[in-house]
Amino acid sequence: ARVVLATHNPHKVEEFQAIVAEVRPDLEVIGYDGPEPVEDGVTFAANALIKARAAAQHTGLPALADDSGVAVDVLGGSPGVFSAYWAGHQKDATANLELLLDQLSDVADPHRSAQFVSVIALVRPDGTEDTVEGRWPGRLATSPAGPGGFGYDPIFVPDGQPAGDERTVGEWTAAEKNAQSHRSRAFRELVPLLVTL
Ligand code: ITT
Repeated sequence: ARVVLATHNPHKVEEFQAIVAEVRPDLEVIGYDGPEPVEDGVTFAANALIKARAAAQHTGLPALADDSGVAVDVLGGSPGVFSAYWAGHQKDATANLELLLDQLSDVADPHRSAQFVSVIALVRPDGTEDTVEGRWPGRLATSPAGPGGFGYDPIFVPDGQPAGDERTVGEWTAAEKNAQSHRSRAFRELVPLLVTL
């Protein structure tokens, strides 16, 4: 089966390619560079559907889209769907994470808990739609570390690591991230829904 991946984020493309190769190697994932729709939904699911619908309409193929972000408990789930633009109108990952660290400067553990969230939408040519969600719990470090990943990875320390492993995802390898991430958890939820493609 073939699907179009409706994202303009090259990091997401790379991660999806690796996750699909691991979990559903027979699935052919095609890039998409069509017009970017306005993401004015207030939920991850709404925005994922907006992106997947646009790509499905434009290509006539089944389309996948990811809408994702970091939800900080003490901020009531913010930045959430606003993660890409947290510090302003430009997508500036460094400014975003610096602002978030500033907002949490008075917050100590265990109140720095947060989750990465990924919602993947699947829109089929017949118009049927599904969404799945993956969550990755962790906490925010007090300063960025590591060259890897993208977005908030340099300040996110996932739960459940071996004692003493305080690395941020920015310090993880791509393979380590893809084995555990919100995006790979969401994709694993999606696999049973791909048999109908
Ligand atoms: P597309 O809409 O084209 O897919 P985008 O980067 O704008 O690309 P989103 O609107 O879903 O995607 O915004 C997601 C933001 O959430 C992203 O820019 C990061 O700031 C953050 N984010 C999502 N997944 C992440 C991850 O795996 N690691 C770090 N930050 C992540």
